[in-house]
Amino acid sequence: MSDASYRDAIYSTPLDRTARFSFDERVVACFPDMIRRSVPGYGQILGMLGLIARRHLRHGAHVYDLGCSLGAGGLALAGSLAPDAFRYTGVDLSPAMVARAREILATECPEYAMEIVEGDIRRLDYRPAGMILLNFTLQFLEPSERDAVLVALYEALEPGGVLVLSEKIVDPDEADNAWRVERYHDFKRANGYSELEISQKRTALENVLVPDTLDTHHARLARSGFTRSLTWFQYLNFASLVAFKEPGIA
Ligand code: GEK
Repeated sequence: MSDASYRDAIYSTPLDRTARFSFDERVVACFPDMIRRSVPGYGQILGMLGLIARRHLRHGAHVYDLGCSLGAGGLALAGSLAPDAFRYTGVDLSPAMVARAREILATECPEYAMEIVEGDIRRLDYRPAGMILLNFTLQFLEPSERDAVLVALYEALEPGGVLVLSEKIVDPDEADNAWRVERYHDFKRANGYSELEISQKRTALENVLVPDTLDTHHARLARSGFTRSLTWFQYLNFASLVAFKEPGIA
């Protein structure tokens, strides 16, 4: 990804207490910096996408990246697959993200078949896909809307297709959860965020980002049709899962 990104200082000065987090132009301008400093394991998760695709993606198949932000998932795939290995559709609800993602993809990988669509993943008319990336997006939907999206994704996947689902998670054990959250705040401090930034961001995300437990994710995947899912990565209160659609299922 282009490094023409500004440092995230959105919550460095006192804000209106009611200001909720939104993916506007200010967030877009510093997004690569923000997500690297706030999501433990973000780079490692992106780094595995190409390796997972090499094992599970049929040559030339279609890939969705839902809530693609600046298209980092697509750039990661382009970094490890040939231009004819896949076709990519990134989808995002934020017009500012979509505009910037289009510029980035046009500059970084013009030889790849990649498009960015402005749309809502709750209402998309899904085409068949060999791989679907849902990285740190499901957590922004209302919990009551999550099942229907997962069912639509299962139906869109080709037999043998794979879903990568990455999320902020919550631990059902209160003490374990508190330990992970405290170490997560240490992680943010170590990455240069101040106490004010950490607490304001936390307030801004309240009721906007509602995390599930890993058990809730696996149960939802099973309800949606996936016969197999596993957690392949966890770093503090962030995790990534893979879920498979059986090759024999039409
Ligand atoms: C990455 N996957 O860099 N439909 C479409 N997009 C949505 C919706 C929706 N209903 N709700 C939220 N978004 C990316 C990171 S960021 C995660 C994903 C974060 C979009 C929203 O506009 C934003 O761009 C993205 O989901 C979440 O690998 O910022 O913590």
